[in-house]
Amino acid sequence: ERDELHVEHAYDMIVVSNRLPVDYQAGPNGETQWRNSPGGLVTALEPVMRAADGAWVGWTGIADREFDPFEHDGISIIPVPLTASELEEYYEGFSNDTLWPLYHDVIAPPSFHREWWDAYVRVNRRFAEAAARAASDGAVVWVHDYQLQLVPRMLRESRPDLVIGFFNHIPFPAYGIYSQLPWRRQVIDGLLGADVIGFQRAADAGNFSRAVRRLFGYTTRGTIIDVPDSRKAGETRRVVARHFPISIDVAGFEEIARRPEVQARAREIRSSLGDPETIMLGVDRLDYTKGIRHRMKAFGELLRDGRLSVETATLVQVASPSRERVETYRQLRDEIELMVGRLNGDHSTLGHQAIAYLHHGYPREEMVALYLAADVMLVTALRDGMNLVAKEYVACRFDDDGVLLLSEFTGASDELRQAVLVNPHDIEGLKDAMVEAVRMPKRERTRRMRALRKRVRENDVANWSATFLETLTGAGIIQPGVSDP
Ligand code: GDG
Repeated sequence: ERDELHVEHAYDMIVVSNRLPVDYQAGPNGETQWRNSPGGLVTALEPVMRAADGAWVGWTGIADREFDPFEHDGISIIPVPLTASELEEYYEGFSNDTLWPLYHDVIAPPSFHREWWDAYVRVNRRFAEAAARAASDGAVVWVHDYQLQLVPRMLRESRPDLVIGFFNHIPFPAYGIYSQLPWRRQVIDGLLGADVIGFQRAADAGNFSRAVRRLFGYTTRGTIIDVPDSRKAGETRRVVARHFPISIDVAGFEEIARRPEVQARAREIRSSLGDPETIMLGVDRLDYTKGIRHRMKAFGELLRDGRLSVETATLVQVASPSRERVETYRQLRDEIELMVGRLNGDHSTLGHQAIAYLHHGYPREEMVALYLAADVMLVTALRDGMNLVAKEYVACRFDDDGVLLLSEFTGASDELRQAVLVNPHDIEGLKDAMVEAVRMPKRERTRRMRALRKRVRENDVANWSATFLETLTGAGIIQPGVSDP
């Protein structure tokens, strides 16, 4: 019966993202099982989806296999299939080796391949068609992220009755960089099919509006863009492009942090590291945007110069495996692991390790225990749409202690002004900031952490999705409080 879920024009609310919020698992007898894949987006949208009779359109994570729509935990799941070669060209290629580096200010050189673009168009069309089939008359469709930028236009062409939103989770670059993209007009036109286009930072929305003016010459007023209506000659549609900074399930993280067994685990982590005075922590997907090398370089120099010592300070670096089939990521892993080996070889003693390097993913409880154990949290991204790790660290510190060192190049730094803000390219400045964080007096740590926690509580992920959806469904098409970026 599961397999006969009737999806034609059935749903008033549809979320479209590259990956579905569930992971496939073969059961003991080879049967299909689905597990929640723990992600912020699922937590944010689950209540909305349940309340609104929602469906989620996306890929299952398994190539070359078709799955029928099914129901999971009260959400209708509509799988979109991808072949192995589409996975290579649309996902690993165009999404992760063209758009990702380009949108992160070309920290790594983007590759431009016409076959990858063709696959991107083809796969975007498949996602758009699946959403169009499932959407009821006048439904709200919310499309997510850089893998699916053409979907809003494709949807609007086939289903002008729909209310279409798009949210970009990564930065949108300045025009001088964006304009390198051979398909720069097609991508902007794809996005302009939406009614509301959301970004992390005001600066991203500003970059987008400038690109629209440069490439199309459309009029923009503050967050409003007048886009010619392809169905009514001479008329325009209003498109809103503004920032909606994403957040986390703040109460959920704090609840885990308050569990006695998680606090016991935090103490255990401390003692297993040899009870150093200071534990510094980095938590990132192993990605070149995260500034992991910059952070380790600064830490290594502090040890070399005797400003820190392994007897008193340890750096724990969780680098969760990511995009391992993309060559740039393989190279990065080699570079990082060479660096860890050298630094540990130079500085570790039998009793004290300089860097505890962990190339694993961990359960959320373990991440929270690490946050509780960390005296200094190092977020040194060279470019990051938001950076949820920074917000998670703050949400977990109900003890009002711990120091967040945060790169100015993260979206989170727009809100988390009480962090120790750094430019990770400035290694000397980074070293000074790390020493400042280690030595910060308790009173100042508390003062800053209280302010940070207030900020994070004020905008949690439920707030984020509600604000976006209110704007999308008309409650706030003109946002008085939001100034011209
Ligand atoms: C993109 C944008 C934007 C990491 N390792 C483990 C683990 N994580 C979790 C973290 C955090 C999430 O993954 C990573 O989120 P970030 O925001 O830090 O970075 P991206 O993955 O690059 O996310 C980013 C975000 O989208 C949302 O819009 O903020 O800028 O790049 O939640 O905790 N979680 C567990 N084990 C791990 O080993 N359980």
